Amino acid sequence: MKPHKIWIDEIHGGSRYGLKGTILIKKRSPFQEITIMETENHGNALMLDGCWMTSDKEEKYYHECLVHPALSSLKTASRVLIIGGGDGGTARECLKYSDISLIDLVEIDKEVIELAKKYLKELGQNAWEDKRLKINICNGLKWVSNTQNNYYDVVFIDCSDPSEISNEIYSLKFYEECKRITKKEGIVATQSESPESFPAIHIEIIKSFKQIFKISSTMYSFVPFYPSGIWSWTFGSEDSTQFLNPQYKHIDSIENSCDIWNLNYQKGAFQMMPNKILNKLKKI
Ligand code: SPD
Repeated sequence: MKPHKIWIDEIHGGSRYGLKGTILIKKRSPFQEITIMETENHGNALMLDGCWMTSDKEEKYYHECLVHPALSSLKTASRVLIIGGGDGGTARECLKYSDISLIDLVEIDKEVIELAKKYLKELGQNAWEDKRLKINICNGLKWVSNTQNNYYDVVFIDCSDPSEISNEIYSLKFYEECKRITKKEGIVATQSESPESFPAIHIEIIKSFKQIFKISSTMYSFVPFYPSGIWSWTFGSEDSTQFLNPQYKHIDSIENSCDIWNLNYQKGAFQMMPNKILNKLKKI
């Protein structure tokens, strides 16, 4: 008998963002409801508490834009922290940089990692077997609070949308801690939600980065199945190159390995702040 296909929608602000397919797993972890669906057109897709997180087909729009603007703008990076990122996509992109010796992946929900290894193999690929990747099941704020100053070259915040379990990592206090544990010439990079479907939190993140870091910039691109499609990533540093001047020596091979990101794509994406967001930021 053919598996029964259904629609699953993320419902946001009176709109529905739906994928059709069959459910592979739906369960409640101690932290959240986890659903993984084998979809008709997007490969396998992960939903947490009713919000789409990633899909085989579209994950590169998201993970390449989070990782490469930061890592390509440093000559070298050795230690990296990923807060969240339990699907493995961010770690996979970081591991393309040969100087990296340690990736601490700090995920609060171990069931997300276990299910991603089983059902989202395209995302983590071989990253899970790489000795440089250390998995730490821990609360993100607790991890950064217990880390010494200037320890990481790059901190990536690869979290889910604001919710009961993620709210404390959408805070000024958390971003300040991230800055403290990042080297002076390093970078803090975060997904910064959508200017269209989450404008308040989007502006709040940009404001916080501007308040904390000497240099900060936001880039815009698409993650087609997220609410409204348009998405953003924000980068902060005390001393860097505005993320527009690539420094990494093997940049060509990184470009060639990507499906979405390249230096021109990034250059345009950093110039795409919608006027309505620019105007709101001017008033603050
Ligand atoms: N609305 C979706 C926001 C998701 C951001 N994080 C996705 C995690 C992918 N590693």
